[in-house]
Amino acid sequence: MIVVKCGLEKVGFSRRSPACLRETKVALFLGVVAIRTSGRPVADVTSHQIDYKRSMAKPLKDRLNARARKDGFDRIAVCKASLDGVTGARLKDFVAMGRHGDMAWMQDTLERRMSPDAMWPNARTAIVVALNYGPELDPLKRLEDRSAGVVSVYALNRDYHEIIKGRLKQLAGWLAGQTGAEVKVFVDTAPLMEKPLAHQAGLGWQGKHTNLVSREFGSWLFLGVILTTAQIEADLPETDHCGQCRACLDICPTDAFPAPYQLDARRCISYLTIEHKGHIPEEFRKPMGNRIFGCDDCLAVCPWNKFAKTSREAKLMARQDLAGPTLHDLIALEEAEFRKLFAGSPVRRAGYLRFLRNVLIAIGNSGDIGLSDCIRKYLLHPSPLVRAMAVWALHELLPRRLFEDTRDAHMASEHDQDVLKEWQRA
Ligand code: B12
Ligand code: SF4
Ligand code: SF4
Repeated sequence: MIVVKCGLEKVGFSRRSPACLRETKVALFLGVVAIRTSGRPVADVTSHQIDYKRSMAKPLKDRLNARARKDGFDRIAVCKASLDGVTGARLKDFVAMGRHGDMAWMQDTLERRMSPDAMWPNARTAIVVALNYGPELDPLKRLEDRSAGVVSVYALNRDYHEIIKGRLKQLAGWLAGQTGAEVKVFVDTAPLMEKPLAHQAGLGWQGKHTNLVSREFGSWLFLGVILTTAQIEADLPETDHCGQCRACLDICPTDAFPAPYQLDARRCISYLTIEHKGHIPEEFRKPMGNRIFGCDDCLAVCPWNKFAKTSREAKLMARQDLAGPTLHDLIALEEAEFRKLFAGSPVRRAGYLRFLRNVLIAIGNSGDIGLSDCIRKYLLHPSPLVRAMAVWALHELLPRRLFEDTRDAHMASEHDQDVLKEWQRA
């Protein structure tokens, strides 16, 4: 039984099939030869740190590539399981400046996140996998219809974490069987900086919008990582191809880039609509427009997308019912209906209350006074997060007299300070 560790999970892979056993034995045998010729202590064999560099690197890598394709990944690349001090220091600065907002887990895991070998000292190699989620339609076009809510491309179907995690476990199980090495798989949730690793492995470069850009797939790649104690020959890092371009910096509706290659998450619509649990500060509400979950603007405008390809993954293609749902229908969803509509999608993870908060802001930005009737019931919602945005949306839609009449009818019974502040608007 080989154990594949996935964050804190452990998954067993049986290697009883004769073919698998045969390959494992061959790999282990050659691994021992490699260790002897490279003069490494035999103790390494027992700790499963097998050095394939000299005798097995090419064949193992070729087979790894083929296997990854078979497991449904679009690209993989390999680098050492450590990041340089500059990258770690930049992460430290990001957190020290508070740019992570209320994602407290970034601060809590800071030291381990700075480099993979800080999290797992025995790790030698990082295998970075990429899954193309290139959209069929131009995401910027979807912003034009203010009567519809826009869910960002990555959340228009199944949750990519689930898709990638399953495949990573499969690939890692195969690798463990081939090498006898220890493996751990990561997608998003563990303290690991996936973009700098992908850059270092040559899958692309971190563009000025801070995400990984690929010459082959543009901005549309999801990432995942396998760390292993096996030593596998690294690929060459990619170079930066942003040049003088600054399209992503200029398009950002909330001015979230303090400088090229730096993001202040607190200003990013993706953070505000997905991660941020409190009220969305007023300065960001109008720029949010009709984006109700995530944002794609800086990704979509990148000129390297002209080489992008539509995703070959059916589970990532936009569901028709999520491609342009009307705000009218979205705000009418009861909690059970919300859960049903977004079952399996990342939207569900943000929860019903944040969803209502975001849809109410989109309604406030719709310019459609006809929607004001649909939001009145939320003035009495038990959550102040929802009530506050219902007031704000009404303020945006109603003529002043009508807003004041509604205020007179509701304000006396309101006790929450934040909601009262919304009512007290001129
Ligand atoms: C936290 C997080 C967020 C936060 C913060 C984003 C951010 N840019 O840090 C929020 C919620 C805003 C977010 C949003 C999105 N995210 Co996100 N997110 C993450 C997560 C969990 C950690 C990222 C991280 O470590 N950030 C910390 C900062 C400091 O790291 P960094 O961005 O690498 O910072 C580097 C640069 O700033 C640079 N730098 C700093 N100063 C300077 C100066 C110079 C001169 C230079 C050259 C460089 C430089 O060095 C830093 C260190 O390398 C990763 C998954 C993971 N575990 O890695 C996914 C991840 C980055 N997210 C992803 C996605 C898809 C998104 C969204 C597109 C989703 C959406 N459509 O709404 C947006 C994109 C917004 C954007 N422009 O970044 C993908 C990106 C895939 C890719 N191709 O890059 C990832 C990798 C998830 C995955 N497994 O696929 N995300
Ligand atoms: S995702 Fe949207 S809000 Fe965030 S940095 Fe990019 S363009 Fe700006
Ligand atoms: S839009 Fe321009 S600056 Fe931004 S990542 Fe793409 S190439 Fe780089």
